[in-house]
Amino acid sequence: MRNRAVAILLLLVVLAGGASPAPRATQRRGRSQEQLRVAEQARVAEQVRAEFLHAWRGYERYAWGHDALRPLSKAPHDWYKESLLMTPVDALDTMILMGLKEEAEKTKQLIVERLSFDKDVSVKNFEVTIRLLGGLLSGYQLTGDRRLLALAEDLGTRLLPAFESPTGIPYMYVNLKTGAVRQPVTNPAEAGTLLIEFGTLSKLTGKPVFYQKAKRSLVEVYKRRSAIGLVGQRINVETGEWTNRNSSISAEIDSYYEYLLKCWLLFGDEDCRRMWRTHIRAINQHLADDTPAALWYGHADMDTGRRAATTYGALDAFFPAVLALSGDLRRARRLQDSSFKMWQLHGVEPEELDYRTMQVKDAGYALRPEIVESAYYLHRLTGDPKYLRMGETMFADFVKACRTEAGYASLKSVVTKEKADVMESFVLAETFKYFYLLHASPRVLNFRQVVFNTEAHPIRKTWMNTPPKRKRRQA
Ligand code: DMJ
Repeated sequence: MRNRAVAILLLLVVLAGGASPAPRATQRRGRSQEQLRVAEQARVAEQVRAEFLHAWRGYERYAWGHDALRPLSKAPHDWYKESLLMTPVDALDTMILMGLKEEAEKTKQLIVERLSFDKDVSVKNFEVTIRLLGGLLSGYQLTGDRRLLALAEDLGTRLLPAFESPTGIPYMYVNLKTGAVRQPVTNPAEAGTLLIEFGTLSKLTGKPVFYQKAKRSLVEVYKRRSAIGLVGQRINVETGEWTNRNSSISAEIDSYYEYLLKCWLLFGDEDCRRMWRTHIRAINQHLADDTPAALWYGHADMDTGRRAATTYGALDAFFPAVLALSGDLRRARRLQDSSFKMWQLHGVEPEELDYRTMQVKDAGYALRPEIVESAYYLHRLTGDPKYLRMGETMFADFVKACRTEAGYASLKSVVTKEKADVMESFVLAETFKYFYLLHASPRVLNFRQVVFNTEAHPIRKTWMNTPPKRKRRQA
């Protein structure tokens, strides 16, 4: 009996190909194919790095010390009356990850010597948080330079008055010198995309106030969800009333959902996990348009769930990354296929598409990163080389359509490929970073040890207590 069992086992092993080693020639072929694949990826990563440098050199030459470069007129651009060094702060960790040591050191010097938040300017809380606070915190974690943390703490402290509203949801703008606030109508994305940065600041400074304020804002938005579990597009921070009840995963809401999931992963915050779970059920029930042919996410009335629009766009393309991170690889893969279909319609994705008719609704392309971000997450979480091929195609299209003499330019239209004189700082913080990380060796950054803020600044949990397990787990 025992002999028979051993014989069957041996037979199974042989059938599975486990006992007899593959012939040497096959092994050699396998190995050399793998070597070719690695070499090809290294070549693409190197090309991405060279193109990043091209854009950075343009900034250095024509806009040094300013917020951004105008890539067609080769002129500087500042968001407010004085520069807040948006591009250098946003780009610093990309340079570090790409191993651009000299550029990173020069940029860090510029930041520590010239950046001051003691300015009489009214800034957008959300943008300054995700780009500057996020960039300073990841820069600090990557360099250990405490001057970057000091700048982050100063900025965080100056942003705190924004939260002094009757609901605790922040006003859209706050003056960095006086603390004066303005614009009481905000949206879930601006109110709910703050906790990674403010929470990390609390953990690194030992001052709980930052975590508390940003968490309260997230919770106050959640508390105002509809009976079917959706949030609207605009909310008044003084009355707590929705002023626009359109619901989607798109602009003005998008990263509110992203932060619920990520704050659970980064801080182990169980409230965030519960809120994420409630919302993702509602999103899949009321916003998903799920047919055997494709998966898309549209817009609906937050109370009735009635479909309001069948539009999806460049911003929505972040969602496969979030789905994948939550463990829902099946939906993530299908949605990424849809996003890529959208990209391939005109060889660069439009800002907005009607997925029912496949007609472009808004033809602009702001050099957005989301679709590349999702390819990177999916490749890291599935190992499927299809996402590398996607990345290569998109990068070739991106260079062909958007490269200029001085850097990279947004497109007024993906149909005509006419360029616009805009190079947002997120191109250097996110788009190039995700293209690079997708193709570079995984050793450049341990994907499982970081949580990216919505501006692609990787945050490491350097403080104590155990992170929740995130390997292939349904959150
Ligand atoms: C970036 O500033 C952030 O990724 C934000 O969450 C959405 N918009 C841009 C990129 O498209």
